[in-house]
Amino acid sequence: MAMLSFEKKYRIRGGTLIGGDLFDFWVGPFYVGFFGVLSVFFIFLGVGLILFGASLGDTWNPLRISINPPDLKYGLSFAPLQEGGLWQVITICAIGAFSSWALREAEICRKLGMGYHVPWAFGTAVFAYVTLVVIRPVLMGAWGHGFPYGIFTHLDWMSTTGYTYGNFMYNPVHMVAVTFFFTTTLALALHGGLVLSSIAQARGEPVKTPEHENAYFRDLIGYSIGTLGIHRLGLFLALSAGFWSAVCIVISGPLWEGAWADWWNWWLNASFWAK
Ligand code: UQ2
Repeated sequence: MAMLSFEKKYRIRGGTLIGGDLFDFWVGPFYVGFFGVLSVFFIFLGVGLILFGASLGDTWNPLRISINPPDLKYGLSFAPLQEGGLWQVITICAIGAFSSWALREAEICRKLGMGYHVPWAFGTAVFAYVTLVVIRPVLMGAWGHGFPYGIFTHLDWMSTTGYTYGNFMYNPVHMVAVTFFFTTTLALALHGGLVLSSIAQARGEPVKTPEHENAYFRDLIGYSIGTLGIHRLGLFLALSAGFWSAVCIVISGPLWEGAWADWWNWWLNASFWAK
């Protein structure tokens, strides 16, 4: 179906999650919806508060601007605006914007009669962020365990947090997450390479089909996962990377307070190699 008539066919009201016809329209190419309006509201409020927070600071150097979480002494209470309260409200805006955006994606899925894979994928990234700034701070009893919103300051937080647990690379779940990140890049490189090698033929030459793609990998390793399978694998690998990232940080503190290198002592003492 040509794109113009296709758009006419699917761009009809209905399928919203909330509010019926409210905001059930398009602005240019963009679907609006109740959650589109909510996203825009949180984005403008959040970005506005970041700019306000920056104006209270002593620098406009983008690398140095930072919106810091409250001191640990405030525990899980609301802090004064200039002492971490802004970070708290900005965090609410961020979660509000990300959640609305995910629900707007879900409404578009419903309108088009598609699966919810995209909002689930986006939601997994949001889950990793929420783990850092809500779930783990709540488990540890203070918003001050969240990370600061600044370019250099969040790097400092990453470094400090890494060393707080001795050497974060020894965190076994961090190992799992990193392995998924790397495997994701391998899978995308293989997939991108394979598709281009089939399709990018010389001008005027017919493109190769998935039969060639299957045959290529059967020649190479005796197995082809298939054109649908590679996308299932890709989604699984990428979501696993985000999911295990969240797990690896949420167990650091709430579950394990020492150095991660020491966690391996059970293994070092587990068998005949113990000494
Ligand atoms: C494949 C296939 C594709 C692909 C790729 C493969 C025709 C166009 C890349 C090969 C992938 C395999 C064998 C899985 C590799 C496993 C890991 C964990 C990286 O068979 O079907 O579709 O793009």
